[in-house]
Amino acid sequence: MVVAVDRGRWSCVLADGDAAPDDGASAAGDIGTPDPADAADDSGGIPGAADRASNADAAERGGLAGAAAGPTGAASPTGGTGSGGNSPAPIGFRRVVAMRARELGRTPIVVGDNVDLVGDLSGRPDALARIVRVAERRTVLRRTADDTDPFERVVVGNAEQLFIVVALADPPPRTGFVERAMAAAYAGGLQPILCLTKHDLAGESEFASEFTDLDLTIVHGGREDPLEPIRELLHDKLTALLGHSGVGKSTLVNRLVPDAERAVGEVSGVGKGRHTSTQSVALPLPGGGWVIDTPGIRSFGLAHITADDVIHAFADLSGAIEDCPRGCTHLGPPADPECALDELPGKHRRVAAVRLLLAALKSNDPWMTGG
Ligand SMILES: Nc1nc2c(ncn2[C@@H]2O[C@H](COP(=O)(O)OP(=O)(O)OP(=O)(O)O)[C@@H](O)[C@H]2O)c(=O)[nH]1
Ligand SMILES: [Mg+2]
Ligand SMILES: [Zn+2]
Repeated sequence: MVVAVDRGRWSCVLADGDAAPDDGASAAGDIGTPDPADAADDSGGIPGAADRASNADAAERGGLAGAAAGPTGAASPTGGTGSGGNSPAPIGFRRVVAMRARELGRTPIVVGDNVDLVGDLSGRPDALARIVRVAERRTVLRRTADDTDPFERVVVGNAEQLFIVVALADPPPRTGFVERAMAAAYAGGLQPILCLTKHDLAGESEFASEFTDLDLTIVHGGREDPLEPIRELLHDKLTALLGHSGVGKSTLVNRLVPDAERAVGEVSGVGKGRHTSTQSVALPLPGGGWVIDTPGIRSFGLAHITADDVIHAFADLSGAIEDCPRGCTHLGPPADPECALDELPGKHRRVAAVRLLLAALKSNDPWMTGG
């Protein structure tokens, strides 16, 4: 798994020895061949090529399986900026720094991706491997620069959960941000969870009540909140933290991962964070599972997401929209007077809550675009 990216170098972790992690969901068998003699433009990474491996001993094959199949250790790339985190790989795993093989062109490779590696997998400080294949992503968190930008960017691959981290004050909470993050999570196959921080500075008020009808799980993740409920939610899962700068993402990660040593910043006088974290980094949780600390976001464009993408995440609603007229945006009257969601018995509150997400798709909060 890719745990950090820095200047064209990807830090990956893979299992030492034969034992592949017990994550059967990904293409562990679809492994490239460690073969330094094989140029990047050749067959590295093609299934079956392992048969003619020159140096793929059993241990390294096991390691490759780990790279493909399992979240393992975390590390920063060598020669990085220092902001990528510097914790060692956990026992039983090693980290390997890799470059992107030429045949991949500009294929995006992001934190959380499972990749096939070839080349020097020793994990020695000067070793450099090549990424020859990116496994199909099970989930994908995407954004665009703004709502009109056709160019979408993958933020994190394969995360099962999205922790939407929101401070109750300093910076002030924005429901629009939560709605947009939820829409992105649902569209990408992630389970959103709302994580509130800085309860010591402000009460919850009615901020979270809007999300009740969406069955959104809400936890407190501030400096003084107990960690146990969060640990339970994160256990054995790959979870990305997303939120504005200064809400306390790195502060939480440092509590969860004792040797993470993520830098934390101050919040400026105007109530905005200082963008302390500049890269996404995956860190191993002591009890199993991974947490990805991401940089505070300025903008979260959703140009790539449609209303249908969001509604399909709600099993009880998704069937109904097949009866909608063509081009229905499911917002209901007056925009969509014949939307089939209005015909669903007993779903009025739920439909109204989902429509808030749909409305947020169309109205980017100025906080997000103003930098
Ligand atoms: N009062 C209070 N302050 C907190 C809490 N959690 C975090 N902070 C403070 O908020 C500031 C910003 O925290 P960070 O962890 O750097 O925030 P971040 O979300 O990682 O910010 P970026 O890396 O810029 O995206 C730090 O000064 C923290 O000590 C909390 O629960 N209560
Ligand atoms: Mg941070
Ligand atoms: Zn409709």
